[in-house]
Amino acid sequence: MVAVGSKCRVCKEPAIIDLPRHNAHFCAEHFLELCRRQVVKAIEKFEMLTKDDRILVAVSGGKDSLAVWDLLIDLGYQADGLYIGLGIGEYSDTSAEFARAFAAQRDLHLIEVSLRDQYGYDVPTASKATKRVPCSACGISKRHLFDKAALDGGYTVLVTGHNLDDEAAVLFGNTLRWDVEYLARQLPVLPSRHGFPKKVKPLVRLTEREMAAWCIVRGIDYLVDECPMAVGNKHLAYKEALNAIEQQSPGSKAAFYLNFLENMAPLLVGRSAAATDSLQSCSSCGAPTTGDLCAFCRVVAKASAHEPVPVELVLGKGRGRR
Ligand code: Q46
Ligand code: ZN
Ligand code: ZN
Repeated sequence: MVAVGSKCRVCKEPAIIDLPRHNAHFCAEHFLELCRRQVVKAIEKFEMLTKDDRILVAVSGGKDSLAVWDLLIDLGYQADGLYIGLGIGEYSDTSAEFARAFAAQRDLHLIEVSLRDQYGYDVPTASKATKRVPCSACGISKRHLFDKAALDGGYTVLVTGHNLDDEAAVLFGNTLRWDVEYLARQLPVLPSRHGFPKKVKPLVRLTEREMAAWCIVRGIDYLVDECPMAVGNKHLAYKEALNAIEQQSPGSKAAFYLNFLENMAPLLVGRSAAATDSLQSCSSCGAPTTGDLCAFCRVVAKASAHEPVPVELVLGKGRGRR
């Protein structure tokens, strides 16, 4: 991760990581401090959280969600975790083990929801039954269950582990299409509205690589493998394109995303239909929706009536837009 002999910018002790976008090297202690500072900066700038909030962290068992949970606890917030069993074969089985082990080792509360046990389907089956790409069926399920768990549990805010690379990649895709509707919604804070909980992304100032390093330094075991359904999707291609640019010009990725938030996002306020849509309650589950039945209940109806589909049958079909 770092050239032999490199010294920490702060204390001049041997460095463990180089961060070209900061044009500096850091020892373990000062690297952790930098991560904490970046999270605090994001939280304060966007008024994401207060110490009185009851926080629910959406946990996948990967590095980002475990790191954000760890960071929030470390910074003195009270936060429980929510793990959703998506039924994506071995990937889901292993990711659940990492999430449970993390919570158990730190005596944290982890809520678990299983699509198969509680709703009678899994993501591969939902994909096939609804003729959607897996990530679209998965996204509808996750969003609904995140909202429901947060509201049912009396949590005031839902946290996700989206990092700078994720957000920059989504921004890149939305910009390539000049999708104003999506661009207007791409903010690190969505206020609570129409029965949706407040949602925040405290890791938007930190990269994937930094979150992997956070986990290694803090001794957090996480699932390294990507979801098999993600293989070949556009989101990964956008990340690679941005990484190539970043390599040539360190700092570009952060500037692309963070300057969007600073300079462009304010110009797009009010351009998202979701901000003005009149929503009604789903006739089946009561969740806010534009139609009679919400997207989740439509997925449940089709997928739970379908015979289970093995994960191999729907591998690598790519994800939908966020
Ligand atoms: S879990 Fe679900 Fe992701 Fe897997 S199926 Fe797609 S959306 S890639 S973050
Ligand atoms: Zn140091
Ligand atoms: Zn519904």
